[in-house]
Amino acid sequence: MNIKAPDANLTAFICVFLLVVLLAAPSADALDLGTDITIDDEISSSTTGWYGQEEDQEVEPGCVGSQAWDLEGFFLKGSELQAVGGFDFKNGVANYPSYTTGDIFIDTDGSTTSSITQTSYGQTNVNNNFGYEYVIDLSFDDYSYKVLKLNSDSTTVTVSYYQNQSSNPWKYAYGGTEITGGGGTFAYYADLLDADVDGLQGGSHYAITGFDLNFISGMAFTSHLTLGCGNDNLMGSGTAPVPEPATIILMGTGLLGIAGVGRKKLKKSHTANG
Ligand SMILES: [Ca+2]
Ligand SMILES: [Ca+2]
Ligand SMILES: [Ca+2]
Ligand SMILES: [Ca+2]
Repeated sequence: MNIKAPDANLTAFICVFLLVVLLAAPSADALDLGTDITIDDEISSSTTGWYGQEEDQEVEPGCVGSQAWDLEGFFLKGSELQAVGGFDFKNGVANYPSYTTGDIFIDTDGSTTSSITQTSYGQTNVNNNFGYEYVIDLSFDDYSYKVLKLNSDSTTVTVSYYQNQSSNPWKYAYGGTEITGGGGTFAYYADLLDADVDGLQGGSHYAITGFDLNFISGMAFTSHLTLGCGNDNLMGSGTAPVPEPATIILMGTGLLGIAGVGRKKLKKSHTANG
């Protein structure tokens, strides 16, 4: 065997190793979904198919069943709320410009209702009587969001079709109190594959991520999102984690440091005595 062979092998090994490391390193903007917190559809007219009980490959009874209208899941990664759909959250569906993504409503006391007395078509302003305590108010102009505490005087907008009122509410209109420091920016992902979204089906997916739930830290919540037509209703349920208290971590580090110094001193004195 040639004496240089091991070097060549080593070089090849290092090259392959570096390549693997580079490929394995998560790129900064790769989608990383958390735990699926989607609530199975509760008003299904059948157990499977487009009007079935799963949220993926499902729309509300009687609505157009296709991937383009499918809201698929809520995910929770730490305190970050994420939503995935076959529906394009930013651009919607061609020729249906008014059926845009709604705002994300949050319930924290376990009481919500989607039903109101809506007997005519149209996205209508109504009093906030759906039982949601907060709304994450989205703007796709600059991918920013605000968080507002809703009250009985706040106004929300219904979905277009009164037959779809079980999908209400659609959007936040006005009223309530903005939570200082509660908002931020979110990320929008397009053209995702089934494998990118933990095996949700349909071939083409979109995601919106980065909604920080620290404004309800430690609280159980229900999340809600729909479209301007109410074609699909997406619900999720989870508990927002309590953030790690930074002061306690710092204190702990300080104590460890003191303990370390103490041990060193002790060792030294032992050595001196020995
Ligand atoms: Ca789907
Ligand atoms: Ca769905
Ligand atoms: Ca409530
Ligand atoms: Ca649904």
